[in-house]
Amino acid sequence: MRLSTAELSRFHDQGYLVAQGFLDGDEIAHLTTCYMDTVERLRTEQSLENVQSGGDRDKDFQVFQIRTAHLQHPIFGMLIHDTRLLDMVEGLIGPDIRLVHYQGLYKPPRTGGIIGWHQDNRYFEVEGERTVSVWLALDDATVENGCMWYLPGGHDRMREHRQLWDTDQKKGFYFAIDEIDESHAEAAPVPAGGLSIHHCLMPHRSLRNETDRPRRGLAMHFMDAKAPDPGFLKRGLRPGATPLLRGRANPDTILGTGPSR
Ligand SMILES: O=C(O)CCC(=O)C(=O)O
Repeated sequence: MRLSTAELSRFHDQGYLVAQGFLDGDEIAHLTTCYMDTVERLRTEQSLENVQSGGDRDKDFQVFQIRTAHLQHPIFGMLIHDTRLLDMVEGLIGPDIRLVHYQGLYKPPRTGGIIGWHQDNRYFEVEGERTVSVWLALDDATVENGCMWYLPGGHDRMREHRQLWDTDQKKGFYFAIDEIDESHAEAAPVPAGGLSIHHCLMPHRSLRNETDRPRRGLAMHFMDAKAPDPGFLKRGLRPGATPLLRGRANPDTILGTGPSR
């Protein structure tokens, strides 16, 4: 699936775009079953993290994370190798593609919490511009159940972030932008099977799930594999967490081509 010239130009100008109909109904149903099987397995193993910003382990405001999703279930590994996806990503960051981060984010009905304003590059500490986040909706993501919000054009610079807790705790969301003018923020609702795609300098957030429906998403983050290693890798990741997906890697990186599944 290649993005049109108009979509690419929107991405570069505004910093984000919504692409509908990436997966069909059967694909979504299968992925969702595997997603919930994984959530339940992690829960049973007592390793299901609630990454809701500001209130970890909070019983009322929950965002459950499937961390390094491709290492948790083979279906998530298949998804990041999908040619339709990689063709789209190639249009945005070029032919050399590395997975930099990959997580399921599940907001349960009513208790699903907020993920505050942040920029993904603050986490990745990448040099250069070529990073992109692709967020796949497994349910219709709406304003009411916690879809993504963006600041159009806000991908022009890195902003000041506050650290919410010690990075050694390895929680999912530990940076937040305090000072932000959100008067022009736009919600980006996406029907199930669609994508919400943003530049990794784009400030974004998602609000509470106020509905009786779950809001399940998969956030896939990609970088130009020719760029130097992102700084956050120096803090250590599981082997195979950041596979090369297409093209060639920077020969000077510590990552090499690594196993991907
Ligand atoms: O799934 C969400 O609500 C937010 C995802 C997000 O902010 C991210 O992946 O960077």
